[in-house]
Formats: sequence, C-alpha cells, structure tokens
Amino acid sequence: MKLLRIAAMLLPILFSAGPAFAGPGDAGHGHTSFSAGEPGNPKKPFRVVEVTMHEGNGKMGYTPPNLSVKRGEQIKFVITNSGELKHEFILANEKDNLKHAEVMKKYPEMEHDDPNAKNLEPKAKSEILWRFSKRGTFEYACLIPGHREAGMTGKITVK
Ligand SMILES: [Cu+2]
Repeated sequence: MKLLRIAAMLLPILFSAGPAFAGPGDAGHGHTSFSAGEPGNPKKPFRVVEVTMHEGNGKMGYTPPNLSVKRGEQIKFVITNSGELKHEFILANEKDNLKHAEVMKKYPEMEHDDPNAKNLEPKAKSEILWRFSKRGTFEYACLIPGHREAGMTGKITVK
C-alpha cells in the first residue's frame, strides 16, 4: 500500500516532467480524463466480459484477444489472472499505453489501482466497469516490462 501511495505521488511529477508526457489536453497519468472512455455507472446496464490473463511457452496474453463494443455500451470486465506471474490490465488507447510502458521501464515496481487499470497477483480476480463513450480502437495491455512485447494486449474496437 505504501508503494502505491509513492507511485501516486510520483506519477503527476513524471508526467509533467517533459513535453513527451504532457501535451496540453492530454491527461497523461492525471486521470482527469481517460483515452478509452470513462468509468462506468453501475446503475446502468452493462455487459459482462470475462478476461483471462495467461502465460506459457514464452508467450503472454489475454483471452479474449479482441473485443467489439458499441459506442456508449458499458462493459464489466471480470478479470482473472490464471498465470504464475503478476499481470496488469490497463485500458487506454495504444499511444497512451506505449508512453506509459516507457515510464514503467524506469519504474517497473509501479502499481496500478485506478478506474481503468488493475494489478493482479497470480490467481487474483478483479473487475473494471467501463463506458466506451468514444468511437475508435483501444486496448487493454500489461505494461510490466517485457509483457506487452510478449503479446499481452487485447484490441477493443468501438463502433
Ligand atoms: Cu503481464
């Protein structure tokens, strides 16, 4: 928990440190807005999508590896880590996730517990309720160094 608090304090600093991380209107890690939509409203209808994280044979990934969503739809991701390693689920557009991955190379111990991001210990379960308010292509990815590269991304298409 202490680590989390440190990370939370560090992040705004990291993201305001250089032009690479904080363009005007780009929320970066400030979480005032999210690239993939917005946190869901539990009082409104949602569709449940079960996501499993796994690794083996030098590969890592999510099941399902892609998802199609209607604009405005709410999805409750019920996420299970069925692997032997810690993994994360970070919902954003690819650009934001790639930027974030660069930061995580420097701070691999970064923890996430945000409306759009969860860290899961092996065998752990978590949930994210999300409203896909924007059209476009988004992804869920694990930004622990090496994991995205090994295949830990899932593509979301919002039409
Ligand atoms: Cu991972």
